[in-house]
Amino acid sequence: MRASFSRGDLETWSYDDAYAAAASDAATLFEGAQRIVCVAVPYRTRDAAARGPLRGRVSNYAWSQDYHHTLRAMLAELAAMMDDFAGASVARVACDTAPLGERAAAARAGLGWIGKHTGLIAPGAGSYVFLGEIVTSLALPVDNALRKTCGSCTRCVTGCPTGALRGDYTIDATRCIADLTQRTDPIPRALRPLIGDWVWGCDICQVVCPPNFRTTASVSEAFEPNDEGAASPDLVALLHLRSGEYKRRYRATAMGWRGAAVLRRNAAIALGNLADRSAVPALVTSLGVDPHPMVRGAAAWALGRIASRAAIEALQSAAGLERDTSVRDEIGLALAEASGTPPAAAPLEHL
Ligand code: B12
Repeated sequence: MRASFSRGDLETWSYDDAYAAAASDAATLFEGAQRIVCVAVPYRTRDAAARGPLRGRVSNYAWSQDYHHTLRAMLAELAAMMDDFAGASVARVACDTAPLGERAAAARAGLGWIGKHTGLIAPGAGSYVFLGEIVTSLALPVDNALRKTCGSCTRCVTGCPTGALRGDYTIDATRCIADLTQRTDPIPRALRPLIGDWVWGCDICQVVCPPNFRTTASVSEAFEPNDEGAASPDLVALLHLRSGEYKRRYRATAMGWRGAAVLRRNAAIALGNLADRSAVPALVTSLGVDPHPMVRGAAAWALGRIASRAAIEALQSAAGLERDTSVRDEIGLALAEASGTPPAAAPLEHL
């Protein structure tokens, strides 16, 4: 974990040595901790993709109610049984709630092996499993780690569009589409075209992973998709998502913690990547009226990618009206790229 942090792999997260130390010591979660009982819960469901033009893609883990709540409720039941058995408070639950190397713990508990995509792969269930833990002061018998690896398979490494996976079981998370779609600052320009139509998370490294070809279905109704379009939201509707609708539709899902502007920004990037001219009017509206500069900037980028006459005219007129310097920069770059002239000196970060 420390090596990964010092390489900058998790730079978009505020992880440091202190986090790594806490995440490797269950006693920081529960004084007197002796063991971690690890749980892997299969969540893969039927595909919930609706058909139609201008649709984005959401990762399977976010189609349903937020898994953190579901897992915590499951774990709490188990922890209560342990407390009853011991006649004392001997268990504390965790699921992505406190510093804890959940994959490392699960691998050591023998639940599966860590794949080259860095996900824990559980035999039979694959990597579509959520991890949860019960930290306990009971000195339960210890399981052994599996002796299994991905061998020579590199499908996730070659399948990852952004080159985030190195093939040595490490990831540069700053390039991972799951990370990019969660960023609250502008997504680096060079990576935007590689995101394709993903608007939240990404499953490519799991879809191409052979142990996932035949896997156990989800074990709980709670992981069922919220609606038929949960996997493929309408991009124009998402581009215009306001905070009321965001709260109603997404707050209780795993997409509900970064705010509506992040989803609008992601919709603009996806529309730019689909490069369908029918999206121009919606993007022009966004460029003109979206209250968030990051979203207006992404709309400008998308219009530059589409580069139709209407898109270029809208960029030109917005250039004279826009007051935010970051958006003006985006408009300038979009116009330069649309006309095939690379900008002389890029005012924005270029990866
Ligand atoms: C930050 C984070 C992210 C970041 C960074 C991911 C990453 N690979 O580090 C981003 C936003 C990119 C992300 C994406 C996703 N995430 Co996430 N994420 C986390 C979080 C909060 C922390 C992970 C972390 O500490 N990373 C730092 C690295 C260094 O540690 P690590 O990956 O946990 O473990 C490594 C080391 O411990 C080391 N290691 C230690 N011991 C050993 C032993 C052996 C033998 C080996 C080889 C290695 C090894 O290698 C491990 C693998 O890299 C965890 C929850 C948690 N608290 O653990 C969820 C978690 C890892 N995420 C999860 C999920 C579901 C996802 C996504 C599938 C969601 C999606 N579809 O978009 C993707 C998968 C992307 C990918 N290929 O990793 C699940 C993973 C379940 C699983 N089967 O492994 C977790 C455990 C949440 C949960 N409770 O279920 N995530």
